[in-house]
Amino acid sequence: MRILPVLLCCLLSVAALAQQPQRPNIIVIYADDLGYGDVSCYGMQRIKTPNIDRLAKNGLRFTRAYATSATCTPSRYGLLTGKYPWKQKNTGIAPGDAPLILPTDRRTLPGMLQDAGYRTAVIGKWHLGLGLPGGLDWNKEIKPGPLETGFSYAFIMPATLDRVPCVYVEDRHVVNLDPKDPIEVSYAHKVGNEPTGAEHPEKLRMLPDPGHGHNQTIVDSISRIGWMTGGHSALWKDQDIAGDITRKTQDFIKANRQQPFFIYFASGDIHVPRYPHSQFRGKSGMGLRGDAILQLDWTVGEILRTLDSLELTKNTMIIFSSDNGPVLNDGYVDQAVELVGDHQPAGPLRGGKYSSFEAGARVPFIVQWPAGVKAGATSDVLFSQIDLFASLAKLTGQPLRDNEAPDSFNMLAQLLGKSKKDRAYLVTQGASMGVLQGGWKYIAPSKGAKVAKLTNIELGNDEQQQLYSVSADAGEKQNIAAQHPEKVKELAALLQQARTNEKTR
Ligand code: NG6
Ligand code: CA
Repeated sequence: MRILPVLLCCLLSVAALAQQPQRPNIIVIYADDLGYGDVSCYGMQRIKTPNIDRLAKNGLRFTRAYATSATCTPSRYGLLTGKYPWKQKNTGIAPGDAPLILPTDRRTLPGMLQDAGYRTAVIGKWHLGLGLPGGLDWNKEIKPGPLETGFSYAFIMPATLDRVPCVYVEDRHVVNLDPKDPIEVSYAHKVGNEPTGAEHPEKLRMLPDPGHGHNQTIVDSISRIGWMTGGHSALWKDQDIAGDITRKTQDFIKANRQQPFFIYFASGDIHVPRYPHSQFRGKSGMGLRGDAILQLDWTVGEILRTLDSLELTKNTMIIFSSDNGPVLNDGYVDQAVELVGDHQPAGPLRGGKYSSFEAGARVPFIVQWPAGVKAGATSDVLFSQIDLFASLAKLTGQPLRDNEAPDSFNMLAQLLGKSKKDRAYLVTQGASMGVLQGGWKYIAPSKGAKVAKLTNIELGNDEQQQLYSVSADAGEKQNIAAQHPEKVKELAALLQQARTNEKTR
């Protein structure tokens, strides 16, 4: 009887299939400059973030997850390439006219997901450069950019909200651009006759903080970094940005509901200049920074509502996180410092954006996927955003190629809450370089300022070696390098080795 084993085999594979959750849609919601303690499920008391909390309630909340770096461009580069950004030239904070820094000769995270059958979109803040070196003509086809690096659709703000050009780019073109009013951008000198913040402070809705710059071309009554002229019909209104990118996301979800999709949704909140919609302004009692947190939470709620209405919630994996830690004054006088009160944007952590201390890169990180992740749990596993590439490749059945994601570990079991095994170690990039392993953190000696003058953030620079027991002393209060010379030696060597290895996975 040969039919019996065949039948059995069939039945077994049907059972295995039934156990396998369907390949999920994946949405990364990436906040900008949101600190470890800035949402209520991570300890924020002053205001509530019910939608982000809902993700935690229905998903898995990580307490030791890291961006690769303490600023935006490198963290985004690490997330999308699975490669430590400090191994690649020009991955520091990108000027608004930087050429594309993502590779076009090897797969990125979205490119890998395209191969797995996903429709992929980037919606929101890009800040990874556009075009080829040598200068971009914003009035022509803009490439290479997202569409050349694995995205099927793009609706982006090119750089940060505080940098020109203040326009949206959809796929390869500036949205609403009138060809009779071409755009010109310069980071070297003034172009055109548009007023600047330096010349006309009376035209501003908020003043730039002297010292930070941010006093060049005025767009929407806010002066920016860099000069631009033209493109008047294309200029964004700051208070509409969150709504605009949320609507584009809802449209993309609706249009692609029948097939797996990946959305890299990069919110502009809560980066400066903070000018949320009037619906949120004045509502937090903490000034515009708190209002922007309310707006970010609203955005999350809108995305959840859309998924619910299309019955997509169950099989959509939402990953919520931030690109780097918090900063109060990052260039504009918006009362963030005055109104913060007893709120601690970094929670119990030391430092903030730009810093090598924990608050620089340790960020909120939540995964909700009802079909694949148990609700309401917390994970203390050491995890990095750089691991999403290899982990999602595993999830979607894409073998990694030799030349891609060289520093991304397959941490799928940890991502789904099925393993408590730490990442072997993690190199961190702040003002100085550091390495985390187990409960330890080592920061290499460096000469820079201890406290950043402009932002008043402790940077973690020290000419001495630093060693902290971050498991016992999350606030990095005690440098215990002198008590543990062997550990210091071991971690310094590990850091050195990781920095010189082309591939760490
Ligand atoms: C800094 C800017 C800051 C912000 C940051 C980028 C100055 C003095 N400060 O250089 O305002 O734009 O870059 O932030 O220019 S990030 O989150 O995109 O990395
Ligand atoms: Ca940022």
